[in-house]
Amino acid sequence: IKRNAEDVKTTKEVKFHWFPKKIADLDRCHHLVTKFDPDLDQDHPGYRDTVYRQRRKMIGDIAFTYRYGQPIPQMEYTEDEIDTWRQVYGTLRDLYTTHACKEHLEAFRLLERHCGYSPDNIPQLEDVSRFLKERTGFQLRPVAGLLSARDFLASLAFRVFQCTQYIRHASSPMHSPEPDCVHELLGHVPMLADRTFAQFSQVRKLSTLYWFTVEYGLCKQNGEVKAYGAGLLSSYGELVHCLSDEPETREFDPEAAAIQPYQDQTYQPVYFVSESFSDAKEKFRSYVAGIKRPFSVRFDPYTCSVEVLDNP
Ligand code: HBI
Ligand code: FE
Repeated sequence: IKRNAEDVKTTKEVKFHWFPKKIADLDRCHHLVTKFDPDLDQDHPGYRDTVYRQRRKMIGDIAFTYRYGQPIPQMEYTEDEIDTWRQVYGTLRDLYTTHACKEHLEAFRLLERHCGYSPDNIPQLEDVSRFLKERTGFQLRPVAGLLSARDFLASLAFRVFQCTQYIRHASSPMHSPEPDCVHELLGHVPMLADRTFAQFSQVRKLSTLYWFTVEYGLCKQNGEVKAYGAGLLSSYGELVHCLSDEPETREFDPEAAAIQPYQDQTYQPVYFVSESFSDAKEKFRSYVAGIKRPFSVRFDPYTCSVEVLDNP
């Protein structure tokens, strides 16, 4: 039986946490996690830099006032910001040849050709969004910082990636405690341009599984292990670390990965290696199918909305 999503509460007499039912509802999904925020986290490299914090506030306000359907405002980046971008871009790009999976390399070439990816230019989110929409149906919307896992994952269910527009502090070009446009544009976007990976990202998921795949996943390619996780592809140090002898690697198993403790303070001690994205997607699917829920949902791509279904 199909029901109107709003009916779920009344007919079952149980109150469920609100969740977005249509793509425009994502305007209400912008709850940030503030633990790595430059205004509050004393270890943030920009904590003592009032100019940086002002700039962040200005860029953040663009995200907070953005509404679904509007073009994403163009950003004019400063020379300092472009300088930071240039440093990370050059360093990571060299490492990708040996350390990134082939899907990332392929998309990266296209992004350089069509989307203004270059050492001297920070790409505009509107251009990247248009490119992704054509490739895989994904689109971007601006967000002011580290989004709650709930809102972040809910957006992916609509093929929307919430993307930060600011860049990390100039004093620390190789590392950022929070996501920034380097992490999103170099780490996530190239992967979202791959069809199989995009499908994988839209599967309803748990944030721990997300952590060990989309953020820190490894995969096998031609007998070698390569990186596909955005947290690896946007960090020089960890990209080297993850393929070294130091960390432990295990075969990807959702049951195990979902309960593996993780930390976000330093490099991961354990990584999970998938056979391929299709393999990861199938394993993920069957794992998720086994989760008990009070009702299930289905995404309707024509209306970009979710229908609430009774459980069989
Ligand atoms: N927020 N802006 C932003 N970018 C991310 O990559 C991101 C996020 N919030 C949560 C998140 N990633 C995931 O790692 C999981 O916590 C779901
Ligand atoms: Fe991320």
